[in-house]
Amino acid sequence: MQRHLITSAIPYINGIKHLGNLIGSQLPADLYARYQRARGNEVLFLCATDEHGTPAELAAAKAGMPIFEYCTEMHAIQSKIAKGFSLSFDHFGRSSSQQNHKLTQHFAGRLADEGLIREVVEQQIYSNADGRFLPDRYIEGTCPNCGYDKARGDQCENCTKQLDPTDLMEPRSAISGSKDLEVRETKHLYLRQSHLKGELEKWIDSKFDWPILTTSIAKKWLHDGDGLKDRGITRDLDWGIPVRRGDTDWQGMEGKVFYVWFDAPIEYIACAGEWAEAKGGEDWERWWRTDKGADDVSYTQFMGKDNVPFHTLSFPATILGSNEPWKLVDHLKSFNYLNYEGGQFSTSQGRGVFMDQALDLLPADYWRWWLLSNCPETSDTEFTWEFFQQGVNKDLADVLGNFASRVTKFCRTKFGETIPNGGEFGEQEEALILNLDERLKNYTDFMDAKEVRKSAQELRAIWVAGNEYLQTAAPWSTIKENEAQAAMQIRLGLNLIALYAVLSAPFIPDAAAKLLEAMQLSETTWPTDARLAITLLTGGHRFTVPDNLFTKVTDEQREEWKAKFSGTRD
Ligand code: B3M
Ligand code: ZN
Repeated sequence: MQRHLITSAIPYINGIKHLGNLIGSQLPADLYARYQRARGNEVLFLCATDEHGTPAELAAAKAGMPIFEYCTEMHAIQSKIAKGFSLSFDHFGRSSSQQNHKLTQHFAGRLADEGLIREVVEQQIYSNADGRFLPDRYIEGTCPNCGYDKARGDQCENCTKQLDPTDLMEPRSAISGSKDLEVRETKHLYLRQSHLKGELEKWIDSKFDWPILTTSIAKKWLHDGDGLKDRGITRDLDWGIPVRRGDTDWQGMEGKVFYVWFDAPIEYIACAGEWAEAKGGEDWERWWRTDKGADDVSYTQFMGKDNVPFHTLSFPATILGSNEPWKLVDHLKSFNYLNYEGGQFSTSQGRGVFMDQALDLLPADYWRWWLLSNCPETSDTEFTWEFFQQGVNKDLADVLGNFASRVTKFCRTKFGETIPNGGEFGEQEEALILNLDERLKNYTDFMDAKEVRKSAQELRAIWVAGNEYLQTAAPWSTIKENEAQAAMQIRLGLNLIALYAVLSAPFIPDAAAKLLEAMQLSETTWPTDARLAITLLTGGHRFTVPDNLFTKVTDEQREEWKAKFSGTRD
């Protein structure tokens, strides 16, 4: 049995995420976690909310709520929506947890002990109008790298370059818009990332199986003149993890907190601690410490492309620099962006469909299927209501749903709700087995490789193969001359439904559960042999006709939704 540690980038707490966020990390991570569990492997799948930093503070201020209350409420909301999408996290933690406080302070202490931290009196932007320093997202301006005029003080969304607020051209306060800014001195801790360049380079170069998108971003910033320059890991903010050196005070750093991008990835580890505490009696270190059994763990991270520099350079620098046996990521799957109707999804502008709104329209499986089968892997992709309608109507309703419904209803009418005996496989069935064997192998290989779209294509082809078989075998005609042969054909069809339930569960878990229930199967194993899979259910086994699995999205609905989501969210 293999052991898989799987994490999704942890979403910012500031509001409900849109479908682009969902397909850019949580959903493909869930697909992989469900698949690995279905293969019988041991999985620990973690996610959390990213609660510190300027996005959280700005959002709480806008909501007029104390920050901790705001975070608690938003965590509950995000958690509920995640359940609505059937995201199967073993734990959905919070980066503000005590575990993360302790661990973040521990890492800072270790890095200091290793001589990798220096104290720097630096120039920070101070806003006279706001009466405070303006770190990170508290400041906006023009990116010096690409000229994008809405770049934030921590990173340019457009070109992914990590920035410092003082890098921005034409800076303005994100709180008040004021340009009355001045530069003041303040003391901060810097992580000497540049000392780790050789080690990081060696590590990145050893990752032959990373997707091109991941390695190209990693190498770009590794070799870029200042991609790996020493970075400030503390901020002049109230909300966050207080700067301490392990469990002792850090002289001169009173009242300051760690930078959100320093503590957020550490939450991947802390979250395992939260999980262990919530479960009681679990040993989280066997997932994270190579000296405590994590040697044989395969660790995969999922994230959008803008998060790649932090996961290939900054976080590994924290881990390597600590000189302790923490696990480093093995596979890093990153994604391009999903666009919305010719523009970008945008949380700040409220543009696109948000996760809560999506669930109000249709069950999770519709979204899961469309998003995963159109996953922005090799390039940005586009959500349009037309594509969406076409995709779900064709694949889910016409192909999968229709197959399950025709087979079960036909059997009920002619043979009752019991699988009939009789008949033997002939040429058509043997050809189907050959086809399925090949497709099963491809599907499994693609799922192992985390090739999301190719997996979806192969799964769809497996559904189509069943439909084509049914169409040519035509049990409704066969039965007129040869009842035993029709029984064999329909028995095969019912077995295909069971096979589809197992194979489709990582993509559409709720529909798959309905199919399994209809086939009255409680225990399943991952199929590797088509012949075995389609002869699993034998004569005499009972089944029921599943309720309407998928209803089609009508043209009226499509137009209504298109109009409804054409503006911005209030
Ligand atoms: N919260 C950014 C994002 O949601 C950030 C990811 C942190 S991963 C450690 O895209
Ligand atoms: Zn830029």
